[in-house]
Amino acid sequence: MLTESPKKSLNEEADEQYPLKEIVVDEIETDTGGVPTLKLNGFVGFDSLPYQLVEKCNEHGFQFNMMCVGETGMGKTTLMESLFNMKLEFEPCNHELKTVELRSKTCEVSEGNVHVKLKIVETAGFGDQLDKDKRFSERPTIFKEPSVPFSARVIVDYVNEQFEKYLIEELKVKRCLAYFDDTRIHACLYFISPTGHGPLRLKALDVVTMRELSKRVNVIPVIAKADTACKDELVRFKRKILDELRGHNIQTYQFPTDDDTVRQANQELNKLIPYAIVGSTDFVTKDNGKSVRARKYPWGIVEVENEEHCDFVKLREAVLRINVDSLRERTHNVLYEAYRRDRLREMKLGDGDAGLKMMESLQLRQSDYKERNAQQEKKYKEEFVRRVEKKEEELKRREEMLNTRHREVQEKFQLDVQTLDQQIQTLMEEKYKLETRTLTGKKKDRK
Ligand SMILES: Nc1nc2c(ncn2[C@@H]2O[C@H](COP(=O)(O)OP(=O)(O)O)[C@@H](O)[C@H]2O)c(=O)[nH]1
Ligand SMILES: [Mg+2]
Repeated sequence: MLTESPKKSLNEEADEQYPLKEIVVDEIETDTGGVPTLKLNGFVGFDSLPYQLVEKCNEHGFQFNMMCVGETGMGKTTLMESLFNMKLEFEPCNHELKTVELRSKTCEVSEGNVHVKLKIVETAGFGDQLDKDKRFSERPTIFKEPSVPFSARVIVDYVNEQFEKYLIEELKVKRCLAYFDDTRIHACLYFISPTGHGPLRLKALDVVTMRELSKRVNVIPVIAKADTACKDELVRFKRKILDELRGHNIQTYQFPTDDDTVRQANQELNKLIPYAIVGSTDFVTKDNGKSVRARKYPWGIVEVENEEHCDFVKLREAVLRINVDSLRERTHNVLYEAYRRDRLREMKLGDGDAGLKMMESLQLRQSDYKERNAQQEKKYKEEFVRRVEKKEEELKRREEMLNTRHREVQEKFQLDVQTLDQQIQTLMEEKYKLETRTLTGKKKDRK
């Protein structure tokens, strides 16, 4: 008869597998910090640390935020729908939009045990009208760089605002970064028109926007609607874009090659930048019965996921399959760090400014602020007094003018009355003379 062996505890199992010997120090090295490195001869359990981390991360979920920048109708929404294999109900945008806006959609996606909170942001009304920049250049934006067109400033502002929200949370006394809705943009796809501007050149707006954005976000340039250009043209255009980016010293994102596991793949993926992409929301059934995402033309079909037809698969591999974490990491460690440094310097905080030093700094900032406020108030008061005095002077001058005019009118009136009196007097005298003459004439006649 089989008897069930009593259930062993995990500890007992581990002890059996790795009989606990005395921890023997095999080797003692003294590293630069003077801390010895010990080699254990028995199982301790540290090796489960990566699994604990994976479990924790999976449980907590991930956040990935992507932004698409490009003209209306360039295929931004279609590409996102193709990349994530789902319908995004973005409000359609027309070319008549009077300003540049950023529209976003947030959703949760799951693959296996991994849950990702995905935020997709796309520009609406960007680069549509030539006069839009002029018309709105007067509107204030946070990003103060007057030489940068308004449309570009709105987008950089958006990226900075997400950093600012994170910084505010980070500086709170009671902060909760683990559950903070982190909206910092991890990847920005910049859509370049397949025809370029003039003979396969980048538009000035594209150059400036990419230059400013690449200082704050991981910019990945893509040639939109690649099915509308022929292969040779695309090869030349890619080369031209890279030359222009280099010429303007614009550093778009390069997939990292410092990690052995992804070095080769990323080296190949970097060579394809800017990716020539095609997107589609339609599926076509091929002769072999397979349904593929494609664009249908009278002469045939362009398959989105066919590497012979476009770089879509490579883009998906680069951004979503191999480098999501590298994009998130660079956003936090390099781009946000630079933003944070700039902002703390603006606040006049230096390295090691904590505790008393921080209080000093804050007091300094406060008194600086008060001083600036007092100066501003003084300036406003002086301006007010100056304006009141000016107004008073003007009123006085007007009053004097009115008085003079009044005096003149009165004098004229007096003069007129005098003239009329004299005229009446003269007329009365003439009348009297006439009457006397008539009477004497009549008396003479009667005689
Ligand atoms: N030829 C071609 N047309 C595309 C491509 N992607 C999108 N379109 C079409 O371009 C139009 C605008 O697409 P949409 O994604 O709404 O552009 P968005 O304004 O940039 O979001 C639609 O009619 C799409 O079918 C593409 O890769 N090639
Ligand atoms: Mg759209």
